[in-house]
Parts: sequence; structure tokens; C-alpha cells
Amino acid sequence: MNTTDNSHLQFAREYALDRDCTTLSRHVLQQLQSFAPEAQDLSAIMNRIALAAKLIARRLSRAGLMEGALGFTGGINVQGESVKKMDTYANEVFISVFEQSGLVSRLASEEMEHPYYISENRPTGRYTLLYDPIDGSSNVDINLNVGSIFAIRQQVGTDANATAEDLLQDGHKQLAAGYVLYGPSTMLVYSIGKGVHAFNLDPSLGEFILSAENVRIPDHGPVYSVNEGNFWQWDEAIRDFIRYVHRHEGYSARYSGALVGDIHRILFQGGVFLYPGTLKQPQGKLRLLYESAPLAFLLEQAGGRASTGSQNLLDVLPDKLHSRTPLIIGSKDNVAMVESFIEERAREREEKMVGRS
Ligand code: AHM
Ligand code: MG
Repeated sequence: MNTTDNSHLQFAREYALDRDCTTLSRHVLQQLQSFAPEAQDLSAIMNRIALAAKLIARRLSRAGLMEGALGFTGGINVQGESVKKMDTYANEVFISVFEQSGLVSRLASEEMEHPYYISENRPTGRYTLLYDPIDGSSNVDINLNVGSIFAIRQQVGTDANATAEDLLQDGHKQLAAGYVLYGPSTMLVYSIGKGVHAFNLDPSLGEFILSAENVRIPDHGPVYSVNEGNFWQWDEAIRDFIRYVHRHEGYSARYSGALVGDIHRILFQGGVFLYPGTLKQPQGKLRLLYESAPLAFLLEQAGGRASTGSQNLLDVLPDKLHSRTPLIIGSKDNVAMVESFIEERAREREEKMVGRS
């Protein structure tokens, strides 16, 4: 081939070779513009997460035909929730793919009371992986979309007592975060602080291939996504917001029971997802370190916002590994609108207090 002509480039473009060759690990290295050890580590970690996603996707796609894939284990997790067999399987998959990787020293997940230490990596692994192995697991038995959520943080302490206290830091400390959506196709969406990028699993290649680079969330969108069954459990301010969208044109409700799917829609089409506090659970249901904070990191990178209603979500300091926070996340105008209803009610309360004193 004549090395001075560009015919091979044209050929590659015509047959979409460039696109097909943009795999996840190559993309991470391109993003970091480096082959330094840190870049290689992050690329390798993303590659392992991709392997976990492929294993989980494979089992989900055949779950209805297999023994022991659907239903409950009979156990209750640290959250007090009944554990699904897929929760346990997916949790173990993440541990297995990182064991002997030399990449992370510990993993912490929704399904484990304490972090899992990979003993042989303790002196060398520089990172912690936080994850929710199956998000929305009530959807598994009815063959609807579910997800996995992940975040990578720098290992800071030696944490010999396994208290994980060094993990109790705000969401800005995340080095990378993302989710896997197991839907009609399996998608992986991630950010290492340089925009948000989406990959589709090409089953014929067994690789995640770049499908959308630098995804930007619309500033405003039509969707509001919330479990309205909790209406009378919420604070009046959230009810005000819901009454507002009921009375105004241009809003549509969408709620799948799996956060990852709902957020994915909002990321691409705009809108807001809410899981506010309830009377029974004032901090809501969603866990900060491996559900809300990774998604907040991702959506901020796409130009969106995440809030607890009174605080930027990425500023929240967890007080324990499985801390929960209310979550309002999505397009920045929609999130601001929900916050304005909350501020209005807070102002009213303050005025009443002043009036009384
Ligand atoms: P899970 O990780 O145990 O499945 O819980 C998280 C899920 C979210 O995906 C979803 O948005 C929410 O719980 C649904 O809860 P609810 O049934 O209370 O609306
Ligand atoms: Mg979850």
C-alpha cells in the first residue's frame, strides 16, 4: 500500500471500521491521552467492568430458561430487602472479575454489609470499586430492563478495621462513574470526568462499541419520573411540584421501577427523576455511594444536575457506607423547578415560625 495516500482511511470510514474499533478500553486511553500507569489502570478497570456486564447480560438473556436464575434466595440484605438470585449472582460476578486483577483493593456494594477486600491486592490496588450489581431487581422476574451502577474512587486509607470510614467522602472524589443498562441491547455509559460516552454491546463481536460520544442532556425535558404511589408519603413541596406538572401541558410521566432505565431516558431526552424522602424513610430509598452519587457525577458531566432538594448531591458527605439521600436528578431547569417548590415551602415555614415568635 502507498503510505502517502489516504485510501485506507476512506476504506475504514466506508465500512465503519473506525467506529467498530472504538472499544471501551481504547476510548478510555484516548480520553486520558496517555499510556501512563494510571491511564492503563483506569482503562483496565473499565475493561473488567465491561466483562462483568457481559456476564450479567448473558445470564439475564437466558434467565427464563435456566434453573436457579429467577426468584428470591430467601435471604435479606443489609438494606432489609429480600435478595434476588440475580442480585447475588451479579454481586459475585463483580468480585470474581476483579479478584487477582491487581487493580482494586476492595469492592463495596449494595449487597454486602462491609467492603470486600481482595487480600492479594491490598498493598498494590490503588482503587475501590463501588457498585450496585442489579439496580431495579424487581424487574428481573418479569423480563424488564435492569441495570448496574458503578463508581471508582482512589483508595485513600489502609482501613485495617474494614470500617470503610475513608470512603465517607463526597461525590466529587469519584474518579469515574457510570452504569450498564440491560435493555433490548446492553449499553454501558461512563464518564471519567471528561464528558459522558455511551457504548452498545455488539453481541457478534462481544465488545462494547462507542455509539454516542459527549452526550449532552437537554436543559429542559418533558419527562417526570417518580413513584406517585408515594404521593401522600411526601413532603408538601414535592406534592406541589406534581400538582404543577399535572396542571400544565408538556409533561409526561415515565417510571420503570429501575433507576438506570429512567435516568437513561432522561439523559437522552431530558426531564427529571425524583426519589424524595417519605414519612417512613425521610432520606428516601436510594443509596448515596453506589446509586445516587455515581449517577449525579455522570449527569453533571452531561450538563445536568443532581440535588437532594436542599444541597447539591455531589457535596453530600455520607455518614456510613449504606447512607441514603433524597434524589432529584436530570435536566438543570427541571431540577431547579423542583428545588424552587421546596424553597417556597421552606420560606413559608420560616415566615410562620417568625410570625409565632
Ligand atoms: P434496588 O437497587 O434494590 O433494585 O432498588 C433501587 C430501585 C431503583 O432502581 C428504582 O428507581 C427504585 O428502587 C424503585 O423503588 P420503588 O419501588 O419504591 O418505586
Ligand atoms: Mg439499586
